[in-house]
Amino acid sequence: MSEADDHRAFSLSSEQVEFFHANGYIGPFEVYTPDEAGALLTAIRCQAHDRSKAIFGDSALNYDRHLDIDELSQHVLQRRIVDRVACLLGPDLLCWRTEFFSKKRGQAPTGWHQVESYMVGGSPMLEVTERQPGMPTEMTAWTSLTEATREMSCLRFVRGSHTRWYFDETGTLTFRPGTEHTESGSFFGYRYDELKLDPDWMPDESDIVSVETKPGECILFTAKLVHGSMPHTVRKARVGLAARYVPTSVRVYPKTASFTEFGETLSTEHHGNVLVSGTDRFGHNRIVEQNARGMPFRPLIEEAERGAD
Ligand SMILES: O=C(O)CCC(=O)C(=O)O
Ligand SMILES: [Fe+2]
Repeated sequence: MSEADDHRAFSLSSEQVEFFHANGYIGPFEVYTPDEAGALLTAIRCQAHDRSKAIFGDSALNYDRHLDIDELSQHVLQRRIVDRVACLLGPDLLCWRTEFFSKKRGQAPTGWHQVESYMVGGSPMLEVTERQPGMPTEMTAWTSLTEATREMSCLRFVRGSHTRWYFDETGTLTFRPGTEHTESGSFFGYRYDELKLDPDWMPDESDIVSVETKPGECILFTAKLVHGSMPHTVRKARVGLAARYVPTSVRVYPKTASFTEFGETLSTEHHGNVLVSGTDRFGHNRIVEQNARGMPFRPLIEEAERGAD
């Protein structure tokens, strides 16, 4: 175990790392108690409407609120998440994005999809500059802020599908506004089906795993794993919070001053990455030292590390 690993209070066991490599996901594991998750959701709901410091302004996508909501700044630094991600991606880590995934009654399941560079029909948002065979190059930590049962659009994975491509993420996708929540198989208005390498491919039922989560539980997965969700059939809403991490060797938004997704074009001018662990020996990316309200990240990291001892 290296010196850096000694600080990791929430490491994955070698069996868990092995499980991840075989299946493409690991979890769920507890990050918050259900009460803490409820309090976090309330705090986010109280602040989310104030977009005055949000880096993407009034964008309906509402990305990256960890850069202006203090509780979310703390969330992306959670040792219970970061330590485990470090076991899969190495110790030098950036958080480059957060996203909310909310579902209400009657909303369609999230269609199967598979990405690595987050092209979404445009230019890549992530560029891998160093690749180690068999190692993932990005990781999503999807935290359930509410319950996510089979009736409440829990996540589904096609286990082991991260080892090859079933979709061509470099292909063109057409955004169909109005179908975001209604069309089964839609990915929030895109039809990933259009990108299938074999148009007849359907996952084998025996390979599909539905992973239910309690409020506060988190699942780690590589987005290269074919993933989606169950339909949402009950009255209570489901809210998932995805925090996305890359090793510092990955270039974020390479050569792009803006990106177009889900019918919106967003400028990356105010985007920054948070160095959540380790050091950046590459210098590929803009790293922000504090959030848009002036809360510095470094003391939070140190506090989290101390708290983990
Ligand atoms: O929450 C969902 O339904 C989808 C989440 C997802 O696709 C992601 O986090 O990449
Ligand atoms: Fe996804």
